[in-house]
Amino acid sequence: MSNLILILGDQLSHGLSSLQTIDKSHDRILMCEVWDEATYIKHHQKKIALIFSAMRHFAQELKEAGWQVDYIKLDDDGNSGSFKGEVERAINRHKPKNIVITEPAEWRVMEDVKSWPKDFNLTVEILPDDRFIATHHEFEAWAEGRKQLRMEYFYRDMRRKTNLLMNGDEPEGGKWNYDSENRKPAKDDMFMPKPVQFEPDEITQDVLKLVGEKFGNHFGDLEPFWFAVTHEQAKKVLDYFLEAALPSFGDYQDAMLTGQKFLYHSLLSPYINCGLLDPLEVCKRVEAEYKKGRIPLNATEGFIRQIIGWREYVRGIYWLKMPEYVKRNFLEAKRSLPDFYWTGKTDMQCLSEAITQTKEEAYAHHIQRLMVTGNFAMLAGVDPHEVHEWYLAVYADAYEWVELPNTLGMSQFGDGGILGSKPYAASGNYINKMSDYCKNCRFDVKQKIGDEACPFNALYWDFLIRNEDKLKGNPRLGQVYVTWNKMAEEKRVEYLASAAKFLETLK
Ligand code: FAD
Ligand code: DLZ
Ligand code: SF4
Repeated sequence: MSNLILILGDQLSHGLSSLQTIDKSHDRILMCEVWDEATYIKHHQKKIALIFSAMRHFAQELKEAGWQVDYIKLDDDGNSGSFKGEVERAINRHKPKNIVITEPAEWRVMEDVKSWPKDFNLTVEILPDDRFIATHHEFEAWAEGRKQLRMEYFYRDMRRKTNLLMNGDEPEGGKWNYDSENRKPAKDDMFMPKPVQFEPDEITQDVLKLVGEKFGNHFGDLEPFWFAVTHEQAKKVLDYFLEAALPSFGDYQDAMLTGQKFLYHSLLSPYINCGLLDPLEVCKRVEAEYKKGRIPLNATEGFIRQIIGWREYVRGIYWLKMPEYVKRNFLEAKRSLPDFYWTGKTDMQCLSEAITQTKEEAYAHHIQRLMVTGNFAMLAGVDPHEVHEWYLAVYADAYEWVELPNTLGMSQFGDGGILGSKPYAASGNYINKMSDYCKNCRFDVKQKIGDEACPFNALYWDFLIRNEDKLKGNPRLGQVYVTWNKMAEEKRVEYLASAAKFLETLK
């Protein structure tokens, strides 16, 4: 045999670079479910089930297409529990001349792979992952010499590179960004599309049994399990999004509603991130709907920006700044993550909603992640590393390359402003404006201090004052500190005392 090709659980794409280089008759593919990957962080049970089931379906598709595939199940005899162990066993079985792999998306796995040539005395060919739009080199070249790295400018380059929503050199409609039109609160009498759901087939049922037995002590509800697990099913999720949700995606992108877990979001991230959908193809389908006149420009641009802008940009930051990025704690926050992040049991309705649906679905949308769970953790001074580990564990779409910059950078300001220009800190007023959560909350969002007041209100000021030395030079926060300094001394003392009293109750 000449090549052994290792395909990882987030590389489930027929167009994968490693698959383009190999020969069906001489080479062999290895895919393996390994204990180390499922437990280096205690992933949500649904996330493990999604990945194992999608891996098994993909292996079956590859076999049907004529590839020789070794598929190692988690409970197969002799499973060593690690990628390295499984590659070693496959080398002993097949005696390949080379190992081929598309570059792993995470630093941790890449470091492991880099040690293999020496460990196995074989060449290891690491190919670029061309499912991403920007290469590492392109991002590094863009970042080189810039004082500030801002998504907006990088995004414009990606628009030019992909030619999405472009009229020659000009952006469609004359503006690059229509975000200011995407901030409407939702109302509960609006039509909400219900996500497409799939019955578990035999393969998925086997996986659900395995995950229940082996990982039943991990966070999250395993069932009902209705995720797409094949390319065909993931395409149905995309088709339905284009049909039913995309027209309103832009308007209500930032909205939150009690009991409405998905609103007009696409629910595509788990599938894009594990390879069942191709990000550029998804954007082209969205652009085609715009060209047909079915969806407005603000929704089209807003959606495409999330993928060719934010998604590519956070990946660029991750690879530019790792491995030291994960250790950053600019605000020196030290508090432990409150227990209710694992149960949803809190009187704060917004947090209870976001965490409970996370437990049920391994999903919360962007504003819930950023402005509810993320905002609260930052205001309360939770150690950003603990926050990062929580997000990495609980969401079906979480892989460190995308989760870490979003959590540590965007939501916790733990990188001191590499990813975003100011902390996303907000009082209860923002949550009240964008949701109906406050109506059903035991706290009063209008009250600023005291036991009945929304805790976000005092925590907001406490956060700004606690971190004044680090934040007061930020030009985007100048006005906020002016407001604080104009406040009566008595009021300021009450805010800080109210926050301190609340923080004492956090366990
Ligand atoms: P939609 O709202 O429908 O958006 C469309 C697509 O745009 C998504 O499917 C996703 O591919 C992409 N996208 C949107 N925002 C971002 C972003 N900020 N970064 C990267 N891609 C984006 N996204 C992940 O894919 N994995 C994560 O682990 C993850 N962790 C996050 C942690 C925090 C603290 C925050 C604030 C955001 C995080 N995000 C993460 C980004 C975003 O919240 C999710 O991509 C989105 O909620 C996925 O749901 P959706 O597919 O319905 O997205
Ligand atoms: C997330 C995950 C899990 C839970 N299990 C596996 C696995 O058993 N085998 C595998 O190949 N991949 C798994 N993955 C996805 C990997 O963690 C991911 O491919 C790497 O971290 C690189 O991003
Ligand atoms: Fe959240 Fe405060 Fe509103 Fe309650 S009142 S839901 S704690 S923002």
